[in-house]
Amino acid sequence: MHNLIPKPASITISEGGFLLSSETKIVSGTEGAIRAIGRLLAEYIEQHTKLNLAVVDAHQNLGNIHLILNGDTRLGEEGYELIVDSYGIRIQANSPAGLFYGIQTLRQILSANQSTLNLPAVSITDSPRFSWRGAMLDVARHFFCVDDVKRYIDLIAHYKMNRLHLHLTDDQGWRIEIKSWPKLTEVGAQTQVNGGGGGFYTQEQYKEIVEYAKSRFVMIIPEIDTPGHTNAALASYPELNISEEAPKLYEGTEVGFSSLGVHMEVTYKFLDDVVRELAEITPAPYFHIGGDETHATPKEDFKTFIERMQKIVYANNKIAIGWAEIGEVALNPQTIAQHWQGAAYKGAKEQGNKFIVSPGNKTYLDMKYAEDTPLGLTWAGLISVKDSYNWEPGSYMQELEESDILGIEAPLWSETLVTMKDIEFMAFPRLPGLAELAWSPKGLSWDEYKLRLAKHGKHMQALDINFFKSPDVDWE
Ligand code: TNX
Repeated sequence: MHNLIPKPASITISEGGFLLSSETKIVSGTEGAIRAIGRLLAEYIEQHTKLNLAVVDAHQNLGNIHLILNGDTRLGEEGYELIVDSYGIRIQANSPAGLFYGIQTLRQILSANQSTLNLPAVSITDSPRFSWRGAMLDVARHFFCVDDVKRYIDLIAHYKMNRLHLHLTDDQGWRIEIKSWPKLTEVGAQTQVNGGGGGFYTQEQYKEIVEYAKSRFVMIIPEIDTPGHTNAALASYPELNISEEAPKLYEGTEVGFSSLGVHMEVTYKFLDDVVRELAEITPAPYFHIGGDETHATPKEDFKTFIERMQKIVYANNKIAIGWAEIGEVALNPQTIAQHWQGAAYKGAKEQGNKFIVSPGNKTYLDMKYAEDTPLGLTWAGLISVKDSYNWEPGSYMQELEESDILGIEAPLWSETLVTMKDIEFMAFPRLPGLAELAWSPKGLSWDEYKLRLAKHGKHMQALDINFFKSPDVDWE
């Protein structure tokens, strides 16, 4: 019970408990979404206890696991209540998302008790601090297949994160099929950092990812990085270049050398098509336009460009998100700035826009843990497990109030990451700590967390996560 991450808002342990048996049933009602959550819970229970429980519509007997939509709005759209007592287990919420988070907590309780099916009596009441609890995956520097993305979705959702931002395009590769510009993938998807191919998602595969994410209450936010980080697009279509000559495809890791032509109408025709096609298959109300490291775009041109790019996004009924450099430009009041480094965020603050915070020296999962970490980069510093946890998102950034912040996001850039095992090694165990900062009430302490994380190691093992056994923690 002392292994729960993110830490629930309130938890009361009492005497006694409930014994799971092969007779226990999961009572989920007939409604589609809750039924699916019931089946997911049956899978978790089978994985952790080997019991194969029936999922049923209604059941009078005691001794069951009940998933209940109770219409109680006090815990908001994502909160839940979880009660284990001698009569059984009840998870109650006002929404399917809340029930989903309840079964994630139950899953951690199960693996805390691996040797026995006896669950301790407990009453948990829980709801999130921030509405935006995100992870970002760079599928451009190295490409990751649909199954890898699904596994990442499962893992982040388990820690109650609800956004996956996909960095779909960069200098080294274009990863999403755009039917009206087919060479983006015929040419621009064929490379990645240091060679080895590349790849892309067809629109059908992208929809499959979006659907899968939805079943885990995760929203997919697509990013098309502009006007820099565009070598793969420029290499695919000569006419997008000011020189009208296509550069070579690129497999290095330098940044800041490419730019779309700001004074060419074809650029906006191109972006109109890309945003329209991708917006059509993206149910999320957001569209990320990038805007970082535009060293190859003159400053004035950057403003002209971002203003037009924002208009394209809003014309497609999406809310624009951009890396905080866009704060130098007149922003639509709805546009969200994503802070990652430096003081550029102040422009967006002055304009009164909202933020997602991803400070590089705290949330960048691609930074090495220590000098000798075999993977990762170091430009934002070494980030130990302790460092990544030990900060307060509501007041970390000078001049930002908690009310300016929608939440936090943990980016994972993939210059040095090739396999799913690599992803897991860099994300775990830092990602659970960042998820806790986004979910749990303020006032957390590293000294308490590190004891919980030590116990939580077994659970990550049960989930077969390739995590870094950080020396910051006395693993049990
Ligand atoms: C900076 S963060 C970048 C990315 C790199 C990353 C590596 C940001 C908006 N830009 O292009 O992949 O550093 O850590």
